[in-house]
Amino acid sequence: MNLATPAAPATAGPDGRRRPSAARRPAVVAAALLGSLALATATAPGALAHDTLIDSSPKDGAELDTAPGEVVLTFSSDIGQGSNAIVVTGPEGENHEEGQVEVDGPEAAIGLGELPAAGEYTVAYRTVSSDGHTLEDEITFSLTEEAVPESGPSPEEEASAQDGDGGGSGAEAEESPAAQSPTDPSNSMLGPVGAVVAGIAVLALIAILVIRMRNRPGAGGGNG
Ligand SMILES: [Cu+2]
Repeated sequence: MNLATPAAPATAGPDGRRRPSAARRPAVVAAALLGSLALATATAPGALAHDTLIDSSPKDGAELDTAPGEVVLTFSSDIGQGSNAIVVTGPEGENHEEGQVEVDGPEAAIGLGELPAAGEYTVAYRTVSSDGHTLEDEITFSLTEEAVPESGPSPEEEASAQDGDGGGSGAEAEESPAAQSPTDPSNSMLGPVGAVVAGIAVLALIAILVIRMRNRPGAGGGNG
């Protein structure tokens, strides 16, 4: 607390005050050295760190036109044999993994059955790290309509969509114009392009105004 009052008079003794402040520079240097040492230790790869997932097939967030036949997870170090689990859950909430988890060094793989629906699949894994810890996390990938057989859930979806139209007539009026615009290519092209052109025009106007306002005071008040 006495360090926070630098303007204090000689009541505390001038020598006692100046010496700590002169000694502050080496202290700062020492603190910086300690800090960088700590950083280097934290970022150094070593046995202290947990293993992590470094790659996967499919990749996390991938959008696939072809359904994968298996999921392979690659970790930063070899995986322990034993209680490793990989669960692949589809957009309908069903599990699609098949067989046992196969471990090969840093890789853990699981087979997949036929993936019936487009949408997002979640790959949840729980594996044993090389340091004995359990690694537990998940990745996702998505299948496009191209990746799934067409004879899937389309009749069901149509039926539910028709039910929805009958129930909510108020929302239908609002939805129909919005639903039409994406199907019309000219509308969807003009929309963003028009917005960009308008935005550029506004920016140009602002720039011109700013330049004029800067020029005026420089030229003096009487100049017109
Ligand atoms: Cu660990």
